[in-house]
Amino acid sequence: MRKLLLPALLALLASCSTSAPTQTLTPVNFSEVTIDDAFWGPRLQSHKDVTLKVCIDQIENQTGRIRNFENAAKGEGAHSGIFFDDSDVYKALEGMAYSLQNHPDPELEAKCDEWIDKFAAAQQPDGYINTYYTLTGLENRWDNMDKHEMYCAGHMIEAGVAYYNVTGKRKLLDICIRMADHLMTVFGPGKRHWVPGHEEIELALVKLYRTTGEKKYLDFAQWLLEQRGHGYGSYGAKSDRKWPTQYYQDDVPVREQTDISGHAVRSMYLFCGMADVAACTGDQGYIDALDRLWDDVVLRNMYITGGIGQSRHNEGFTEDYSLPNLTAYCETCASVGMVLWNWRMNQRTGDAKYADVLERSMYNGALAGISLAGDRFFYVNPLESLGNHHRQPWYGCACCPSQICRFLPSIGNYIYGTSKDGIWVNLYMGNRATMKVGRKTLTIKQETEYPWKGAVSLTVGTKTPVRTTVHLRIPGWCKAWSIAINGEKMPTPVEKGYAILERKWSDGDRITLDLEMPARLVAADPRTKEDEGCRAVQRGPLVYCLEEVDNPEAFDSLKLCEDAAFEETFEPDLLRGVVSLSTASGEKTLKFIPYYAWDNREAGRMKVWIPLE
Ligand code: FUB
Ligand code: ZN
Repeated sequence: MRKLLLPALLALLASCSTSAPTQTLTPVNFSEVTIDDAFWGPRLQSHKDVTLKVCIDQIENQTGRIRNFENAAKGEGAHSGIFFDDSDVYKALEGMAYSLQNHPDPELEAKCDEWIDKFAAAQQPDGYINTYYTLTGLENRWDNMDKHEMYCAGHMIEAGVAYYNVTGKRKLLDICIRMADHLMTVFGPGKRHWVPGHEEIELALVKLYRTTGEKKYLDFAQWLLEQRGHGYGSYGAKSDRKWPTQYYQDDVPVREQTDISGHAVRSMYLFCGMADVAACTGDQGYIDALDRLWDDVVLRNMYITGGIGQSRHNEGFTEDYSLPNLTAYCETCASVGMVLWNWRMNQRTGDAKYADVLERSMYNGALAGISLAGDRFFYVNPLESLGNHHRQPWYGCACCPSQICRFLPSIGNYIYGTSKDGIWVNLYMGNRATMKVGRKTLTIKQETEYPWKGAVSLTVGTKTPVRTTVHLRIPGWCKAWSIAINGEKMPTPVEKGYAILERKWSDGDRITLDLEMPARLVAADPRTKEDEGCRAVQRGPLVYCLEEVDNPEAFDSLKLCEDAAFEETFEPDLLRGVVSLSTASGEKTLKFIPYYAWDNREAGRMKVWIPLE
C-alpha cells in the first residue's frame, strides 16, 4: 500500500478542521484499510483484472468518450454519445485511483496520467471543461440546467481528489480548481442563479474544500443547495422533455423538504451534499430535513434489497408503499447512492440503523449490479424477472457501469469510524486497518467468513495499552449474539445498535463477536399490496431469491411454508461460492441463492417475494 505523507496529512488536517461538532464519527479512509477477505478480496481482484479493462476499453475504443476530449482540445470534430458522457470517464478514473491504492500498478497509473493530459488540453482558457458544449457550441453553455455541466464537473472533482490522495499528483486537482473557480465567476451571490438539474457538484465541492482547505468551495456548495425551491430552475428550455420541479428536487427549498419525490439518484446526491454541508456547518435545518427524508425513503419507499426508485418512467419514486417487483427500477447508481448517503448519516449520529441500510444496499441492490466475472452490469435491478432481463457489457447511458467501477474499490471506506474516545466497527469483512484514537495509533485485524458465517474476530494492535471504547455494530437483522474478550464472555450494553466495549486495551487483545444468522422469512409492510401473502428470505445481510435454473418445475406456482425450515449449504462451486438455502414445500424442495448472484447462469425466471402456501 502506498503511503503518501503529504496528501494524507493535508487531508487529515483539512478533515479535522472542516467538521462541525455535530459529527459523531470521523471515517477511516480506505487507504488505511487493506481488505484480505474471501468474499470481497476476489471481487477487488476481478475489479482490477476485468472491470477496469472493460471500462477502459469501452471509454477508449468502443465509444468516443476519450475522442471527445481529443476533439475538444483541437476545437474540431463532432461530439459523440450523450451530453454527460464525460462523467463516465471521470467515474472510471476515480475507480482507477482507488484501485491504485489497493493494487499499485505503474501501467494503470500511466493510463490515468494520459487521460488527465487530455482533460488538461480540453480545458478552456477560462477554466470551463465539458466536451459536449465545447464541440457543439460554447455559446450555448450554461443555458439548460438539465444539461449536467455541473454534474460532470462534480465527478471530475471527485476523481481529482481521489487521484491526488492516492498519488500526490496535482495536475487533475488543479484542473478541478480552475473549473470550480470558473463556476464561481459565473454563479453565486450577486451573479447568476443556477439550480443544477442533476446534483453531484455540491458533495464534490465539499470534498474540494476538505482537500484544499478553501472555504469558498463550501460556501458555494451551500449557495447551490439554497438555490433550490425558489423558482430559479429552468430545465429543457430547448428540449421537449419537461419534468415537474419535484423531479429535480426543486419544488421547495431543501430545508423544507419532507417527502421523497422525483429522480432517485439525483435525490441521493442531493442528500449527500446536504449531509456534507451540515457536517461542516452544523446546519440544523439540513439535519432535520435529512432525518424526515430518511424516514420517507427507508420506511415507505425502499425495497428489501436496499434498492430505491420504483419507476422507469422518472427513474425514481412514485407512491409510498407501492413497490412493484417485476417493474422495479432500482437503478444500480441509486443503491450506491444509498450507501453514500447512509454512510454520512451514520457519521453524524453514530446510529447503527444507518449502517444497517448501508449494508443492505451494498450487499444486495448494489452488488447485483455487476456479474460475478466482473464484466457485465445491471442498470435496472428488479426483484422479479420473466427470464428476459440480463446484465450487459455496457449501456448507451453508462452511469451504472462507471458507478460500480468507482464504488467497488472504495468499500474500505465504510468499515470503520473513529471518535474522540473510540473506534466504531460498522461492517464485518476480513481486513487490517490502522486508525488514530486521540493521540494513539491502533491497528485492528479483522478475521471473518462473513457474510456466510457470523463469527468475527478483531485483534487489537497497540504499542502501549490504551483506554478506549470499541463500538461493535450489532446488525438490525441479528436477533441473538454474544461477545467475548480474550475468550471470556462479556455482558455488553448496546447503544444505538452498537455493543459498547470500554476498557484498557493491550496489544493482542482479541474480541470475538458471534452473530447468529439463521435463514428467516421476512414479511413486507402490509400496506405494500404487491407483496401481500408473500415472504422473502434473508440470511444475515443477504436477501435470497429463487431462480428457475434451480427450480425448473412449475416455477410460477412455487409456494413457501409459513414455518419453512432451511437447510444451509456452502457450495464452493456454485456461483463462485455461496451458501444456498433449501426448504421443503409440499412434494417439492425450493432452492434459494443470494439475490446479488442471480442471472449468472442460464437465463430463466427469478423472484424474491414468494407466495405462502
Ligand atoms: O443523468 C445522469 C445519470 O444517468 C442518472 O443519474 C441516471 O439515472 C441516468 O439517467
Ligand atoms: Zn446509473
